[in-house]
Amino acid sequence: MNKILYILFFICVLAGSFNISNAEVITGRVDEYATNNNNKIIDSKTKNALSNAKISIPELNYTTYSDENGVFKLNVDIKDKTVLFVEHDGYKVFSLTVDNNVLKNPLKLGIEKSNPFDLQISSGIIHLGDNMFSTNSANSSDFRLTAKGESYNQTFKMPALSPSSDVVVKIGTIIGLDTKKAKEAGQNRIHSAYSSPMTVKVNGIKIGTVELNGDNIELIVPKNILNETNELTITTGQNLFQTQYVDYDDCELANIRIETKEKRFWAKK
Ligand SMILES: [Ca+2]
Repeated sequence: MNKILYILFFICVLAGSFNISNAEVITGRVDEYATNNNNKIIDSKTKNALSNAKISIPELNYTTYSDENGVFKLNVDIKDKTVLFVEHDGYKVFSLTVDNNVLKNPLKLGIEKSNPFDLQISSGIIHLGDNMFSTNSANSSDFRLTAKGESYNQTFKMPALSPSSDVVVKIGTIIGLDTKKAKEAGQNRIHSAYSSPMTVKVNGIKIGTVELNGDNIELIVPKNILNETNELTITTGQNLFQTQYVDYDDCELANIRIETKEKRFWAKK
């Protein structure tokens, strides 16, 4: 996991302060959080509260902003997994898979200052597939966007890199993959079928596959395949148990970025 960009699910005791022992005591008192009004946005490094951050759940048409203490309310009813975004000037777009279970406790979200070499490829939600999916899929009753087909393509220009940096494709959030691993991990309720993994290519060369849903998925791009202008292609898998026709795995991607990381940092993880 990226240790800088992290999420703390915590139990809020008093605004701005908490400790583990108090948190444990209060865990069972769910009624205290029914309105879920103590969510907070902080700078992941300084831990300072961030005001006026935009928090949105696009599929529910919900948008709100953090107040002067970084606090925000989420008065939403989420039926299935969906994507929450946090945006703030000077910070990387942050995305997180949320459902009603996640929202039972206040969220404390640490967001990270943007790096001038990072490229935001897409900030919204992209639905890949063919709009045919089971309601037992790891995706969802909350899927509302029309599928853009089986692949997402985007060209990007790569800034000059220092020899000590690595380049990664980062997918902020993926929901809906119905691969064998997703099924084994209990991410869906489909018993009889699964799909091949999602593949990620740069300039036509496969750099990796994605088999599990989640947040902050990173794939290293070999630097020798990068040019000044490049093409990123993300293709969803196919249902391996449907032989009559091609059934693409319907899924949602959010917050796709190209990031550069110093190798010194990267190697320690
Ligand atoms: Ca499908």
